[in-house]
Amino acid sequence: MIKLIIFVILLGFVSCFPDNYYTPAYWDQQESIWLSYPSYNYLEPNHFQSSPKTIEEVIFSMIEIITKSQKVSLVVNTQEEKTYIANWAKEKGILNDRLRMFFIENSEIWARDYFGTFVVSEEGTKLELVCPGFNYWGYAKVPKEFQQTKDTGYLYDTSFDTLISNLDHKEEDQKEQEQEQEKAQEQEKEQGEFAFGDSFPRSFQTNLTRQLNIPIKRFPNYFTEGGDHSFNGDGLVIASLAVEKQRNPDLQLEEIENNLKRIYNLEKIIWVNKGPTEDYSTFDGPVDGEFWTVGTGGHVDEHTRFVSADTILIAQVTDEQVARDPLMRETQANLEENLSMILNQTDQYNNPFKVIKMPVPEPIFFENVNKKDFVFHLLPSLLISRNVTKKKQLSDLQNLKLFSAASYMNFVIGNEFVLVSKYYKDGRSSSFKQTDEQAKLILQQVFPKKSIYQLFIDPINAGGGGMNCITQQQPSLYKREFNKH
Ligand SMILES: *[C@@H]1O[C@H](CO)[C@@H](O)[C@H](O)[C@H]1NC(C)=O
Ligand SMILES: *[C@@H]1O[C@H](CO)[C@@H](O)[C@H](O)[C@H]1NC(C)=O
Ligand SMILES: *[C@@H]1O[C@H](CO)[C@@H](O)[C@H](O)[C@H]1NC(C)=O
Ligand SMILES: CC(=O)N[C@H]1CO[C@H](CO)[C@@H](O)[C@@H]1O
Repeated sequence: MIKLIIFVILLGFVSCFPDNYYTPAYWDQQESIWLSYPSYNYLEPNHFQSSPKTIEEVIFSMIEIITKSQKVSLVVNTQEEKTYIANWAKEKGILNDRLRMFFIENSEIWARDYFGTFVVSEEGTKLELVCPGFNYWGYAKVPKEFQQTKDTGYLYDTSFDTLISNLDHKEEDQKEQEQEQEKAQEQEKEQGEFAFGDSFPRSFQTNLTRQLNIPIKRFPNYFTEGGDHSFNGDGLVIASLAVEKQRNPDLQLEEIENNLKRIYNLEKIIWVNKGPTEDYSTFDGPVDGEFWTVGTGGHVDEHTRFVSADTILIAQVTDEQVARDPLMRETQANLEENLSMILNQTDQYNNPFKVIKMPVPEPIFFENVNKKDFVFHLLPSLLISRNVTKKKQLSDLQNLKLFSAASYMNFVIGNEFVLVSKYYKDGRSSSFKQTDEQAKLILQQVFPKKSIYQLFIDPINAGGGGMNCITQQQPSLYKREFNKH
């Protein structure tokens, strides 16, 4: 009898975590926080009136705060970078064992999205990395004649003028190329490998797991990014339907759910739909015909996140904000739809969620983006990636307005702190002061034991994300309690 009971208990346990690992919540105890040292800026420093004017400045501020209480693991490309950062750290009095540097060739700051996700064995004794396919946020469908870089789907080293002139050729035999491209992708898919752009994250992930001496599990036929997942550590994830469908257009909802469950060992997916307009994909065209985005198409870490096993924080736009700026109407509608979706779903035990609303900062734009700015060259390549883009559209990009991915939801949760963005500064509306304060109060209420730090992060927001997007937490190894309900 006892044996039978044990067997039944084991069976129940095993069916929850069939592969003996699970994906912790972001507030789970961490060994370290990973970041990548930036090798570029989306906008030149002259776009920002005050500090921080570069991504490096933001990352250095983050490292200073994080290393007060826990370790940072920093990915660097060269010995020069390493020496430079070590000197900076020494000057700042950062303890040696709090900042570890790893040589791994990489060209992206968005660690959340391309690293893969650290999972922990059921006994809490082993770390593993699970890696779904990565197709550059759905942008990696670059037509052949634009594939000028070997290892990235992007066209960093292609000048704007080259792109424009290539377009003539492109418009002529577009159909033929599309067919060719589809065929190539089919082949690659069969071989379990994506057409292009995927080699950078793959080699990165291999190198990372070798240096940490941990196993890697790949799921090359399902495409997604870490930024679209908020785990509650108890078998649930919040994900965006718009994002997961866009990345995996050939899959039905049930197949999408099964893939997510299998990859992260989950019991149920909690769905929201779209995100704020400033996070729309570039290939959707400019918001309101004018404001260009370099977005993900709806990553949940910009708007809807678990903050405990049963509580969800969700961004909401107020009616007053819409009255002041009609541009916020569509964001309001998207986020309200998400709220009603959340209120209409339950956890795996049929309990509803507690919901707390978070403010949305008013729109921030960077104007006169031009040839000197990296993002100016990035945009056409992102546009071309999915659509036949007419020359006219590209010409419209001269002196464009960039819609900043400002959000209070892209906060970083550490063991003893939360890092969140702030936006109020001289020359900006006092409404930012209000929402900055509200955001801080709400996070303090949600995480009463943690210190809340607010940072200016405009140079990162200009690239389409925030601090959560450029970090990846490595969970500590210890025995967890499962299924507390
Ligand atoms: C990781 O990449 C770095 C930089 O390219 C290289 O020096 C190192 O040998 C690689 N390590 C492993 C284990 O692949
Ligand atoms: C991209 O293509 C889709 C589908 O054909 C279309 O709806 C959309 O307007 C296009 N976007 C741009 C920017 O051309
Ligand atoms: C609420 O959930 C039910 C059952 O799952 C579904 O039929 C309905 O469409 C949902 N309503 C909304 C507003 O999402
Ligand atoms: C568009 C939409 O679904 N709006 C709903 C969002 O949720 C609120 C609160 O549940 C409803 O009042 C809206 O009608």
